[in-house]
Amino acid sequence: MKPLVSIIMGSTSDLPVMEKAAEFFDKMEIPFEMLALSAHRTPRQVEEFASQAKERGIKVIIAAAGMAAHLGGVIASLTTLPVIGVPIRSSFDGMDSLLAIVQMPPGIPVATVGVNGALNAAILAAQILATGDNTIADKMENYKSSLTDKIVKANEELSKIEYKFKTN
Ligand code: RP5
Repeated sequence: MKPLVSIIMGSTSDLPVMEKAAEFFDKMEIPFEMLALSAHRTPRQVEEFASQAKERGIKVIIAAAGMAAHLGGVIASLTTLPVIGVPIRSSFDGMDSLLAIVQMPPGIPVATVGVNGALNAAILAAQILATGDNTIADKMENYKSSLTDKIVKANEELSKIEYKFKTN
């Protein structure tokens, strides 16, 4: 299998969060790779990865990092592939990594999801892939419908709960 998505994380301490992205790709049967790369600890390897990702067939890169989170921005500066940044909550409740990832200078966007938003990063990556792949597009349609079903069921359950002043 050739990976379509790269999940890059600054450290294996980010893995408990990023597992949610991996599980989503497994569920959607989208091939992906997982690598630990650090903008600060392995800058040369980051450059090598980012400059080769496109020719290796990668379509979307998810970059997760905490603290002074420069990983996604550095990768985005070296490729035209879409980069989705996941701010990891490791200090200051994740505000430091959120701001470091979201506040990119004009010209080098990183599509930033919420703090620890690994699942949303994976969904967004799959939606990007779906624009050029009908099989993935169908799976995403089904996934979105399943979210609707969940709320329909939630309303059925709420309708069974009785309170003296509850009117529905
Ligand atoms: C970042 O620093 C990593 O992404 C991680 O979130 C944080 C702490 O890394 P470790 O000290 O746990 O390796 O580079």
